[in-house]
Amino acid sequence: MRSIEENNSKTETVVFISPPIYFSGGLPVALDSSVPPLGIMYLASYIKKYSLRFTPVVIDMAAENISLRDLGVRLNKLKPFVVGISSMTPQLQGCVELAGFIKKNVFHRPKIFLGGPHVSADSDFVNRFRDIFDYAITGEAEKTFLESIEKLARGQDVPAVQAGEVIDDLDKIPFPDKSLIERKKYSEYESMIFSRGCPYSCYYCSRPAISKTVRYRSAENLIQEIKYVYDFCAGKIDFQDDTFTINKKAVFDFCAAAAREKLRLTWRCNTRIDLVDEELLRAMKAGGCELIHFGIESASEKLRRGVIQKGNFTNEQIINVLAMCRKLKIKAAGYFMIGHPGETKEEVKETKDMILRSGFDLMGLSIPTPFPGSNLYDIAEAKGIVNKQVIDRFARKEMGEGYTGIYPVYTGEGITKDYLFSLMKEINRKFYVNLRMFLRKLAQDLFSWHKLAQDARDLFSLLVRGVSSRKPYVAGRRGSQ
Ligand code: B12
Repeated sequence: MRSIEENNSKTETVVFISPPIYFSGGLPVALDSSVPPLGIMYLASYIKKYSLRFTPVVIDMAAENISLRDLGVRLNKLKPFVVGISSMTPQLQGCVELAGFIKKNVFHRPKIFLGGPHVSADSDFVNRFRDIFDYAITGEAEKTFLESIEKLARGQDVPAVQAGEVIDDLDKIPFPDKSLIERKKYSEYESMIFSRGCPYSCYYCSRPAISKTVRYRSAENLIQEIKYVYDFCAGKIDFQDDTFTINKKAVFDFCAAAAREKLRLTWRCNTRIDLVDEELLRAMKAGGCELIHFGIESASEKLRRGVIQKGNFTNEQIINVLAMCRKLKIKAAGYFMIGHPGETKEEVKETKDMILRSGFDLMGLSIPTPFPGSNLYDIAEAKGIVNKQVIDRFARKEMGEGYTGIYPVYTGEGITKDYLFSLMKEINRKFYVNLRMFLRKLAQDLFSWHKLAQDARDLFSLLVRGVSSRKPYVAGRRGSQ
């Protein structure tokens, strides 16, 4: 197991916080807190390795279920020099409430940095909330964040908003240090990243605001991290890369290295239909791949090629890839959206038919949601659905508390939000509540009370709300709203 050296001369604390979606009566409310906050763990691990001055602490509000009051007590004890908060757009209410609370209740008033996906696309956000945020760093921030806090510690100025310097060689970035979190609070699958950056422009995705340039770690470096975590997760890995197979050679190398090292792995990843072929799928299966999440978004080739910008793959290719997965015993999950700009009711029905008839093992369905930095945001802004004032009102809870049903969604011409939400429920129920799924789940989970109890909760939730209590999620796609 890999250990990260401590440095006893470190004198100041830097606290990183993963916020919830919002706080209700001071308690965190989240959509899903089963995945550790890799972004801030990377920043903290970088500081742990390279800083002589700072000791990092990571606090995950939702996973640890920490109230604002308890956070205040902890921060007043820790007296951090700075606090760094990560931001996804759905978490803006959590970010604003958290930073406002720290400004009022942490006596020595640490400087507050905001980073992560939202602020990477909307860096002006901190200027609009200048009373509670001091600095923003956009994009990947390991190097720039450490340099900034070192400058502050030396009494030098740091710009209020700056772009993070991308590190080209990912092998130089230390692994997320698991001693920073309470591992048992999270999924049994270990979250991991093989690559960073995505070159595509799927219209709903704001990810390119963080980094577009694709870089992969070496297979050896990835294998080293897997060895470091192997005992925590028994070789179960959930790759969080946006598109795992952009560089096929890197994936072949990893699968070959896993076989050479005789590592028994079980892993999942996200990719696109046109970025796999039989040879690659075979290698992935041999390397331990059990499930692939495919972003498909619509059954209409015209919409995929047009507004969605999902590439050129055909429906025939989808059917072929699903058949290959079935043959190789790799599970396939399909992710779809309904309500795209210009989508007709007939096209929505084609998507429904594809979901129900193609034989996916898992499925996720959502309504296009305009996040800053995405092309969809520009389309929705032109229609008056969203703009910076709306983002700010959302962040201040002026549109209501929470994200689902509150944050604007795009609804196309002649198709209402109510129609889409009720169709989503109908499709979810038809896909998940049937004899085939029931028998499959029973066979999988028969020997675990915990899993059977979760299955019962899912079934109840599907029948009552039309969505699973564990929302399927995949990078680059928004889960069910
Ligand atoms: C894992 C994951 C999750 C996990 C949560 C992980 C967690 N605890 O934070 C789960 C499954 C819960 C999740 C849920 C959702 N997610 Co998500 N998720 C991801 C995913 C796949 C990987 C994140 C990751 O670990 N990246 C790797 C690290 C290294 O990158 P990073 O997080 O960006 O961090 C770097 C920088 O952003 C920056 N940084 C990050 N934090 C901070 C803080 C400071 C102070 C500074 C200075 C810098 C900084 O430095 C980091 C290191 O370089 C990303 C896609 C992606 N590949 O990034 C989507 C992504 C972040 N998710 C997204 C979305 C939309 C969602 C959901 C809304 C989906 C849904 N409807 O259910 C929910 C809502 C969020 C919630 N909290 O409940 C969007 C965010 C878009 C946006 N504008 O906010 C992304 C970008 C996917 C996409 N392509 O659109 N998600």
